[in-house]
Amino acid sequence: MQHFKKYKLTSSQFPARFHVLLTFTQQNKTRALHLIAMASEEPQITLYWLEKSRADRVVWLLEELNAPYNVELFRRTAEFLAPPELAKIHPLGKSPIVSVTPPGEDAKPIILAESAFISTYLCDHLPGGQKLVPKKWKDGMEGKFGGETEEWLRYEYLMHYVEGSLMPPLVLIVVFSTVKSGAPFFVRPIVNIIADRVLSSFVIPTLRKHLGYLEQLLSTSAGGYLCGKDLTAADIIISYAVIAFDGRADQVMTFKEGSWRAAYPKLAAYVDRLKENEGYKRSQAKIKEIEGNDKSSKL
Ligand SMILES: N[C@@H](CCC(=O)N[C@@H](CS)C(=O)NCC(=O)O)C(=O)O
Repeated sequence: MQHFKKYKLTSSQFPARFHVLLTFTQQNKTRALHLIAMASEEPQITLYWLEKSRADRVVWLLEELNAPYNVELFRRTAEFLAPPELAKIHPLGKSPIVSVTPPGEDAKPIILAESAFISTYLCDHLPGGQKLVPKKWKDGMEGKFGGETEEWLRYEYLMHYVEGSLMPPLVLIVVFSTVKSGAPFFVRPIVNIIADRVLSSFVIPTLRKHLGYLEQLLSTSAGGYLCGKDLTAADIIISYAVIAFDGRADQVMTFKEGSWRAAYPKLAAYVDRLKENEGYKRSQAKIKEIEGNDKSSKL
C-alpha cells in the first residue's frame, strides 16, 4: 500500500502568504521536492523538528521571515531522547537541524545544525533576514576597534551566550528533576538528597545570576528587546529558554519577592512582549499544526 503525505509550502514570493497542498508518495518525496525547488527557483528549506525542543526557535525565525519551508517531524522516545533516525540527518542527532538545497539540478543539500548557526545562515540568505540583525558599524567607524554599535555587540554576544551559558543550568534543572522523579523508590531518598544538594549549591545560584544579568541587560537596553528597540534573531534564539522558564520557574525555585515575575519584572515584561509578537504567534499556530499530525514520524 502506498502512503500519501501532504506537504504545505508557503512562499514569500507572493504578496500574500500562499499555500500549495501537494499529495504524493513517500518514495517520490525527494524528487518531488527537488522539482518544486527547481521550478520555483527558490532554495528548498527543510526543518527537522523534534517535539518539545529548541527547534521551535527556528519555526519562529522562518515564520518571522515569511520563508517557504517544509517540516519533518520527529517524536521523542520513551526516554525523552531524539529518535535514532535524526542521526541520519546529522551525526549528533539533535534538533534543530535544517537542510537547504539551493535551486539547480545538481545542487546538494547543505546540512545546518546549532540554533545560532542556523539562524545566522538563514538571516544571511533569506529575503528580509538582515532586519533581524543589528547594523554592525557606527557611521564612519567601519573596521575600527570600538567602531561596532552597542546593538550589534549585544547581538553577537547573545548568539553565543544562550547555548554557551544560559541553557546549561536550565537543562540541568530538567535533568535533575527527571532523575528525582524517575529513581526507583528504594534509592529515591538518597537520590533526592544528592540532586537537591547539586541544585541548591550550584544550579539554582547560577541561574539566579543569569536572571539578574538578563534583568540588567533589559534595564540598560535602548528599547524593549535585548539588543535595543527592534526584535533580533538573538531574541528569537533566547525566547525558547525564557518562555520555558516562565512556565516552571516558581515550581523549581523560590524568590523572596514571592514569585519570579515579582523578582525580575523587566524580564517578565520581556517574556510577555515576545509572546505578543505576531511572528511568535504564527509559530505557535504552526507548531500546533505540526504536532497535530499523525504519530508516524514524518509530516
Ligand atoms: N546547541 C544545540 C542544542 C541541540 C539540542 O540539544 N537539542 C535537543 C532538543 S532541545 C535534542 O535534540 N535532544 C534530544 C537528544 O539529545 O536525544 C542547539 O542550539 O541547537
